[in-house]
Amino acid sequence: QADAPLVADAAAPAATGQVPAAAEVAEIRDRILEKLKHSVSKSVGSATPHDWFIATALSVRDKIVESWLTSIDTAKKTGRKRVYYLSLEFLIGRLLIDALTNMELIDQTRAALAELGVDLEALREVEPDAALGNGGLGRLAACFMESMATLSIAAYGYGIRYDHGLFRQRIKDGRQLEYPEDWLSYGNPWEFQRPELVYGVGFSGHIETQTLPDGELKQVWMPGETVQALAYDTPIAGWRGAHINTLRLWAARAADPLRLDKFNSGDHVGALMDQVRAESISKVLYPGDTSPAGQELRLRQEYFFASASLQDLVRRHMSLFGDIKTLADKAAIQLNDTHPAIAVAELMHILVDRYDIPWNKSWAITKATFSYTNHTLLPEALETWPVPLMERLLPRHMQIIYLINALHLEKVGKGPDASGARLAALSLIDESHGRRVRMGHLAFLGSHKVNGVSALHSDLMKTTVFRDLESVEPGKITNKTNGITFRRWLKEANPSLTSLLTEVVGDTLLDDATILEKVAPYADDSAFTERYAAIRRANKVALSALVRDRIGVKLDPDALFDVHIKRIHEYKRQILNILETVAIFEEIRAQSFREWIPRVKIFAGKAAASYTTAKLIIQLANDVGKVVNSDPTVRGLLKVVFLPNYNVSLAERIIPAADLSEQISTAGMEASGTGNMKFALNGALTIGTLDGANVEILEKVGAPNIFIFGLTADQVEAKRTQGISGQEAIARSQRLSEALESIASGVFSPEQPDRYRPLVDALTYNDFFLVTADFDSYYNTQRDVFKRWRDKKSWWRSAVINTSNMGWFSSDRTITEYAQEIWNVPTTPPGRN
Ligand code: F58
Repeated sequence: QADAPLVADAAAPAATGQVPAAAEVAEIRDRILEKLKHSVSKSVGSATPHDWFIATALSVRDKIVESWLTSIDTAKKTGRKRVYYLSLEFLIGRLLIDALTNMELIDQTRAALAELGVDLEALREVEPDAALGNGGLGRLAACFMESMATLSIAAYGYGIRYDHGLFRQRIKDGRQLEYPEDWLSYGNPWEFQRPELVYGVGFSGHIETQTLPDGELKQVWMPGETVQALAYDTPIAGWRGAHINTLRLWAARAADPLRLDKFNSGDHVGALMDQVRAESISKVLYPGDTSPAGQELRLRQEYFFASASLQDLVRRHMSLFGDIKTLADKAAIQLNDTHPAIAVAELMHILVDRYDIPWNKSWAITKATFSYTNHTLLPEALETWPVPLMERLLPRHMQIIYLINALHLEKVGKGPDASGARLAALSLIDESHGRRVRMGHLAFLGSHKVNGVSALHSDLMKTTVFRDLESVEPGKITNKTNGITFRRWLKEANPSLTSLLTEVVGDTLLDDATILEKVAPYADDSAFTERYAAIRRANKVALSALVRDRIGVKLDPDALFDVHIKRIHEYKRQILNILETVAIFEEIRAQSFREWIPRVKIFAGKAAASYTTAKLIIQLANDVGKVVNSDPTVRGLLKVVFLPNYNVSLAERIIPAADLSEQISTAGMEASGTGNMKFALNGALTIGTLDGANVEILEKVGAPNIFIFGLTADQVEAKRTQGISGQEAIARSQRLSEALESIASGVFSPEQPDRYRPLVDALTYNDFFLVTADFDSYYNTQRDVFKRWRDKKSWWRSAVINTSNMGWFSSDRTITEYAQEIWNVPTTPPGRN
């Protein structure tokens, strides 16, 4: 990356077109030159693109720091309540353009660099994409950090500074290969190490019972091992730079860097053992949890960051307010899924064992401080930890969990309907297959509010995973439909569209996304829709160049770009899309004389390294592409591309170029989705099921402007009780049976004809995700898409209506709801202050 050419990327988005003041440009240019010389130690003549990136990043960082220190000072002086967002994932992506945009320095910096003969867009490509997350959950945390800063909430994000983020995906012979990702290899200009902030995090050991002078017994945990947590801070600039928050990520280190005795005795490797073991905690994002060793490491990660974060925030609270009993008035801790749920037991440990606060009072403080967001109903994704592992790794926390459980079961056991089955369902310990601690239950009990991430998902939480707990504490579950930051997903990803929209609604669009609704009347203004369509076309030309460069496939920018990008998972049903692709392919071949609408199917996404079926789906998409793209009868009317190594930066390039957004999960399984919002904001029409936030997108844009198909969540549930064989649906649909047959018989894998047998067999006999049941509905709805595409006026009208109704999906709205209804903290809407 560091030696990439310094020329403008043909596929890069256009500048916003504002002419910055010459004096400001000159000042920025001089600051960049100063950084290049004194911080990077390079001359203009010898600087590589990476050197220019670092110099530019450091120059904007200086501006951010000025605002940052003020933000921290103001929060201190005013004694404000702080929000702590605990998340094992922050999928922040690249920060240069984000920082320049939010500091309102982008045009000036572009001009300053141009004076130096450097292209900002080329620097954008040099920055590694910080992939400290898997998918939607991690990206949501990043959008929330930006919105919290924008709304001047005094917030800290706490997570882990992984040496290696999500793996780099390469596609070889159609198959996914995983390579370590190395975002820190050239240094990270955004972060500040805080050597003075080091916390010891204990593991294992034993518990001693001490008798206090008043005769009370006290449990004292004597950890057998202590790992150090080192703080690294990254400033997160809100829109217009008025407020800056901190993302504090922990790195693990051994207390002693080296066992000198061992080293001196000649055991040079053994001398480093402690260090290797300790540092493995922050080595990689979510290591595979299929082996027992991998599971233990994951639990160590969870406790490591929860403990360090709580020690840090308790220290801050005590130094500012001096009384641990006021913690809940001054701190709101949000648990991003169950991964940090052990923090509930950790806070009890701190309050009861360290501050000697009585149990009931400690529990009241804990509940008032915590709240918990659930992101999935999938049973396999709801974390549980084996009791023996917990007892060995966190003996005191296990005691605390038992006590929380005993008191909870005692309370609920008094009710009239306290059957054994009900108590078993309510218990923090799942006894059904070995004894395991239910982390979702712990997060639920330890919080004052629990939220789902879309209206449908929050409703389903009440009737499925948390049905029993909800009946014990009715009203605790609330909904906070997800949102996305428009600074990144509109302005940075699609500057040309942003300029067009601000022409109409004014330049406060990014301060108050609801004003997007003023665009609605322009849906019928042909001068406007033509410009809107021209911007899409330019974005498609740019994406086509990227596709050609990366995988050598040539695309027709006038074709319909039908896009399916997200993690590869059976419930997200990429295979449904592939089946329709195969059906179309067969039809074009059979009737090549007909007038076909040129279409490009674009796929991208990573499969978990151990998820065999998902990896086979990737291979199928690639194999189908290989055959379709080279078939002479298809004549380029259908192209299928799989773009490798999907990440935030690639999403920023693909989404503004999409005509159709695929959101086709089995209803009831996608908690919300946030890609769906990014596409609709940028004017792609959605083809989707009534799942997650699609339901709310439908409400906002109206039925004529979205393509909804398939079974509803209720129908899915009913259907599953009748059986999940696909045989009947396949027998009913000739198209489906032919598509399956061609895949099964090796049309796309001639060198290994039975390669896809397992996929086809699963759909035929064991179709849990109801792909076959939804196929005809999906296929027919895709034909509606074609009809609409033919009527360009109607298509662009719908596209503009989509954009104009997306204001509600700004993460500023979501965060305002969290602030008012969960955290009880004030928000200051952004604006020129
Ligand atoms: C996602 N969850 C949901 N989990 O699937 C999606 O519907 C929702 O929009 C999004 O959260 C934000 O609420 C998700 O991304 C993970 O990546 C897990 C992380 C831990 C390991 C297992 C996957």
